[in-house]
Amino acid sequence: MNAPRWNHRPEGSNWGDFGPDDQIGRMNLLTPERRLRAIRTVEHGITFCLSLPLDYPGGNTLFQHRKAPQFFHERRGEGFNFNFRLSSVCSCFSDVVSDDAVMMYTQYSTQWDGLGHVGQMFDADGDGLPEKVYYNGYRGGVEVVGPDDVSSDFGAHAIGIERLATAGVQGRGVLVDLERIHGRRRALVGYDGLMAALEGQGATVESGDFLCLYTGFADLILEMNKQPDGEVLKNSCAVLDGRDEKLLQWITDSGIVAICADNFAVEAYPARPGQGEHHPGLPLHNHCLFKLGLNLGELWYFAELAQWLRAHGRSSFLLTAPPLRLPGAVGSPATPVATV
Ligand code: UVW
Repeated sequence: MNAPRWNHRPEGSNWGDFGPDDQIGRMNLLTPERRLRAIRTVEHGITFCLSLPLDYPGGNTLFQHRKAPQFFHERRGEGFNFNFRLSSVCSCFSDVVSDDAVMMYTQYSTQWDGLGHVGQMFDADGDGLPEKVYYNGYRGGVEVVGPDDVSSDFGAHAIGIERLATAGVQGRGVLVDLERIHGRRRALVGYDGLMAALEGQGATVESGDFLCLYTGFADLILEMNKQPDGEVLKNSCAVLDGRDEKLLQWITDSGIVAICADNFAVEAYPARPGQGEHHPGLPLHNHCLFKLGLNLGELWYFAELAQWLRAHGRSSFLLTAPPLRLPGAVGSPATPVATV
């Protein structure tokens, strides 16, 4: 039997609660009964695409470490395997064929944050020294291996995004319409603001639900037509207040399986100043990804769904949102679908 990866778990975490080697965290709460409950919300068979075109926001102003997708093409014969005439394989063939390859930052546009995206320096083995550690005690350099590590076998060998892909990401989405309350003004939404929004909509959130936040941010990005204005974006639309402990406790208690927002980071980034000598710079990411194993969806596109839900006095829908089954990735582009 392998030695346990940790003997101290972070305060407020659920490490070990879904098993010592669990890799899907709160998705464990998405049971067949809860999926059936989600399917029962479908009345019209109308679908909404919840993804931006994946070449948005455009450029790298929104986040300088992520760049727009780039296409590549393999050579074939005298040219490329693109608009390639198969007659050069056999003169009797009339086909023209194209293939492509893409270099893509997995979190450039509409995306899932995997559990390997954010960890913390934390003393999980109780030796008095903090180490790089992720959800359920998986270690940086051991299970989550990058180019600075000794091994060249890169990737998240545990908690990779493929675990989310096989977890069956289909359940009930509950859309909180923050755009209706705040418009495109910058607003820091904590527990009180979120509860007031839910109450105002007559919406309830139950265990197994996906909490979806419509703020208008992705609409603004689309309007900027791939020339994003960083200053405007930084000062626009609602974001969650990751420093609000009451909000973090509600996330723990609510049983939600993920938070999916149309903004850049779900939470304010940078966050309000923290306390103590060391604290997370991304407190909501820390609470969700690191402590609870709860995935975050970012830069989703909710405008048309939100409009439809407003017009029909509804908040819930069937959400189908698998990431790519890409072994070892810490995030993934997504093309989620809402069905109402
Ligand atoms: C960062 O890593 C800043 O952001 P995110 O997870 O929000 O894409």
